[in-house]
Amino acid sequence: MSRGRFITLEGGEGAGKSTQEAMLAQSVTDRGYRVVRKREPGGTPAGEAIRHVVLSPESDGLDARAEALLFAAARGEHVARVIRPALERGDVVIQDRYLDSSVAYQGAGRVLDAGEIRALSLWAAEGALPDLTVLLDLDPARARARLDADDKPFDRLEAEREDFHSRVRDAFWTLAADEPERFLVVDASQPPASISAALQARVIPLLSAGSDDVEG
Ligand code: T5A
Repeated sequence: MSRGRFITLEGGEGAGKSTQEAMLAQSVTDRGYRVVRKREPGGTPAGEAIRHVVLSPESDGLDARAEALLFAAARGEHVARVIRPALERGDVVIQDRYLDSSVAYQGAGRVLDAGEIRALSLWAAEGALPDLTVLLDLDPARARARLDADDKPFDRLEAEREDFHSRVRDAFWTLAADEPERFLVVDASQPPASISAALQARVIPLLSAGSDDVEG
């Protein structure tokens, strides 16, 4: 089965994922590839409904395991209905957040078992893993200053305390160290154009390399 490429962007709040996702999508499109731009949670009607539930301040106090199941449910729906078909068509999927966010936020942030959280997501997604995951690493205090400057209301997870976001950052580092072939770690305090150049240097060769089957 020929397949496209699955690229995810990860990191804490305000690290610049949306900014880099847009820049990368443009540069890949400019090279003639068909790009599918996605985010999680979301991407399907049911996924967007779950996004509302998990991010809304109205869900304050949501049980940590219920939260983990909701993110995994949205992911299962997204992979089955959108991501896997796009990869099978040969498209390049560039996505803001995927299962590493669950391991970092629900595993480390909520202090659930990281292995169980990863296994839950892999089960939901029938084993689909990205070809490349870009970790945009930024000190949470610096990221918070960016979000404050944006002056948008914080969602339920953004509003978590500083120690929550420090645990999330540490968990992303651990994930990147555990799978160095899948992860590209970039210092997100650099200017957007420098970060984008680093991403393109890794992604463009990946697109022209030989294709494998979808994992799982
Ligand atoms: N979540 C998600 C889980 O808990 N478990 C899961 O399994 C999943 C999938 C998603 C929330 O859900 C949680 C994690 C999140 O809390 P979201 O709305 O998708 O919520 O929020 P984020 O992904 O955190 O998106 P943000 O918009 O907060 O941050 P981004 O996308 O990282 O940052 P961006 O690009 O919007 O930039 C933020 C600001 O910084 C500026 C931008 O212009 C903008 O003003 N900026 C820079 N400034 C200086 N230098 C740079 N290099 C800059 N890059 C961007």
